Amino acid sequence: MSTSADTTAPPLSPLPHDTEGLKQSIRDAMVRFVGKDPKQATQRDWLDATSFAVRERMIERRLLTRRQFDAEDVKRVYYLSMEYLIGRMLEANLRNTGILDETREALAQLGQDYDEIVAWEDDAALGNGGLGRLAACILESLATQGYPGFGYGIRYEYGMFRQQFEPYRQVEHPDNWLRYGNPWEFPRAERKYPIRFYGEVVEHHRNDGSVHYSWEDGEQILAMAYDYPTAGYGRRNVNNLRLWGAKATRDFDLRYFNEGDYIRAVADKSQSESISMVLYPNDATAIGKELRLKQEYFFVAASLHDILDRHTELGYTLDDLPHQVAIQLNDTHPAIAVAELMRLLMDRHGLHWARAWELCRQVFAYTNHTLMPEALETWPVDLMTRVLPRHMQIIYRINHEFLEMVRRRFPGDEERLKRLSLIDEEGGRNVRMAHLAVVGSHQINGVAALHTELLKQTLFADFYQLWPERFVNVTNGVTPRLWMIQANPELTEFLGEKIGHDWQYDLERLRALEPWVADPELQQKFQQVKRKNKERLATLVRERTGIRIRTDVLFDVQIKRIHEYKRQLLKLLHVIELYNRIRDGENVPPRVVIFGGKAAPGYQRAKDIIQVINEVADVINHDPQVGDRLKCVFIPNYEVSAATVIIPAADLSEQISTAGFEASGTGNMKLALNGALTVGTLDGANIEIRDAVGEDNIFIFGMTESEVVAHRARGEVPEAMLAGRPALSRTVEMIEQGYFTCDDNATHAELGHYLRHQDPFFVLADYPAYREACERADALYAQPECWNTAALTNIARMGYFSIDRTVRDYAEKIWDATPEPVAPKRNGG
Ligand code: F58
Repeated sequence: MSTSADTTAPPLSPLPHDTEGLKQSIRDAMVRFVGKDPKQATQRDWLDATSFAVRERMIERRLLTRRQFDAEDVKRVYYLSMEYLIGRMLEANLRNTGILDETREALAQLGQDYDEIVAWEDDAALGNGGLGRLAACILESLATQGYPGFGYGIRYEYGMFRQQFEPYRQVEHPDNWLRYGNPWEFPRAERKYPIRFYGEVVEHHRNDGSVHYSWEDGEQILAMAYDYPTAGYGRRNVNNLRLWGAKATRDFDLRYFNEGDYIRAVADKSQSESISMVLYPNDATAIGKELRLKQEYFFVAASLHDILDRHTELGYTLDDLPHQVAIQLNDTHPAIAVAELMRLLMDRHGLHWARAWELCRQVFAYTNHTLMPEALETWPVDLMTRVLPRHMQIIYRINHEFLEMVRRRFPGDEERLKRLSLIDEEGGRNVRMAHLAVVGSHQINGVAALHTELLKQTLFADFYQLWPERFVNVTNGVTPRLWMIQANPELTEFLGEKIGHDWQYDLERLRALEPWVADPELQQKFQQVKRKNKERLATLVRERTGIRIRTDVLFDVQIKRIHEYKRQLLKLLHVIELYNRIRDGENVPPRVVIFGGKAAPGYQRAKDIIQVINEVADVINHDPQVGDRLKCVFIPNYEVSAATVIIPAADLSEQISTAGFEASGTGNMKLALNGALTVGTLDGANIEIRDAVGEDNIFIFGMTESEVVAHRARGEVPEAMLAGRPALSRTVEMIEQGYFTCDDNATHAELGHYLRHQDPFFVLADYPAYREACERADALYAQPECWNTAALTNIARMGYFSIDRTVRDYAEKIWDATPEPVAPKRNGG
């Protein structure tokens, strides 16, 4: 009799994927995991039981994927991101696993309504906006295309806050999304790494004269892994998203225990676990708080430890790193990884500086998402020295070596050294994380063509001069699985009937639609689909705001974070002008204007804008003279699940940022893919969208980036833009005189004053062109055949903006990674 344990991988017997099998699994899960008799079960219980049944099937494929990758010497790509804006997981997982219809039917046979059940799930809102959603799209595409690509991030206990208006101004409520547990995660108690903060660096002098450093004492916190399987669409690949949660170490409390202060000891425990407690809800400003730095280091250190452990467990050496591992830094938030990998390679593995640095640079690449100075992370040297003393030393050394090289290339150019230094010496000493990321990476990318050009010409001009070959563009994309197949099932079916389903894997194939864009029958069907989607949105609007909107008019949509540069105020000025024209008896084309988006809690100007939009909307929506010719709604708590309802219903997509400020935008892509026409500036990816859809199928307006620069240089007072523009003047006056408010004249007056005298994003300067663009849109909408032709042409030409193309660009230009599709099993599953 053998006594040794059998550790060979068991063959997996595929679970059934048919309705009957799923029904059985759901019923079993209700008893075994939820612990209830189906008769007593609530809808939330059914949600959980269904999720368990799906996850069983996903984890099976996850293990097969992993076995294949382990066996095949693949290069792994690791995506390091502080944010993943995932949304609801059940429907996405069902769809990608290919068992959506069967599960819907299984639930029906169990007496449950699928649509009601999925609506119980909270969004996983572990991100702020575009950057976090991009990370989620990239993970989905990596799995769909079969790349060995894995995400690392933080398991925030509180995600993006829930937004309410009380009654007009934004109030934030905590998003306790894990409150009822989470069926999608696999806690890995054995994958725990100690993460150190504070303490000191000790120098050890060896006999051979070399110096070795160790980082000691301070405080330690454990990072524990939670795994979220990520299924590919139409493939068996299932990848993994590993999120780290903070846990106190067991000896956390020794000091207080010894003093007999048990309560204090336990209370301290929760303090150390606060690292992964909450997502910072800032979009375009860096925060500079100690807890944020600790969050960044916490997840980076755990991820790198994990990556190196896996690398060595698979039998590779450190020299193999560049061939086996690519690490993408999603913005500078994980940039401390450059110093951490150096620390690990030298202090733990004994590599020399030069070799460690070579490996580092070959492994890392960095994606920049913004040019805005206030969003660029810097950390006070004092803070960094206190929290991460060894990293600060390493950063100094990186900087020293780097500046020596610059000195040799540009002798005597002290100004250049100051500009390039990793340490900003002006106004207190600060570490420039973007510089650390650039110096430590072999490729740096912007997220749209214009953005990458501006990076080269402005923010990173000096770096570009040093290393032009390191700068590449990778234009963003969106996943058609969520943003078309799931969000717009009717349009998906419509496309399927006309051009088949190949586009679901290769979005360029939407081009097959082009020959039919003017076909009356097709147009009629398209219009019916839009109308149904508008009805779905009208229901959401009624449920969330109580406002009733008609569905036979133009839906004009601006959904994104609230920011001055995104110019929600430009849309608002237009709304007020329309209101005035209606009241003046003019026959303006009817429309519904829809806003959605959150403001950073400390961003007062953005909150003022929300408040004023809500107040203006309230006046308009209750004015009997206006009736249903104009409605304005601000949908509270804009989130991924709401976006899937709003986007398919839109006719007009507002992409009206001041040129030069929106790095790319991705909402612009989602909306155009769903057949909305864009009214937009020549900013970010709007330019590439215009190139793709053609000038006649988009409403471009306003100053270009270089015109904005020239305009700013002229330094005109914004108020001057009002001269000779009576309608615009009247609008601004109404705001500043408090026409739309009963009790808060101050906020309105302030906002009016801001427009007149500051207007840093040139709302007034661009307004005439904007109004004219909106009128072009109205005129086209009045000719349904022309509008529908343009809308269908947009859909047909959006193939380039698939996230699959984006991911292939990364794989080819940056990672040198190839897809490894998991072979299908013989008997299905
Ligand atoms: C966004 N950035 C860009 N940052 O604004 C948008 O143009 C782009 O399409 C998108 O990234 C994807 O590339 C963005 O969402 C953040 O939310 C950061 C969160 C953390 C603090 C700094 C901003």
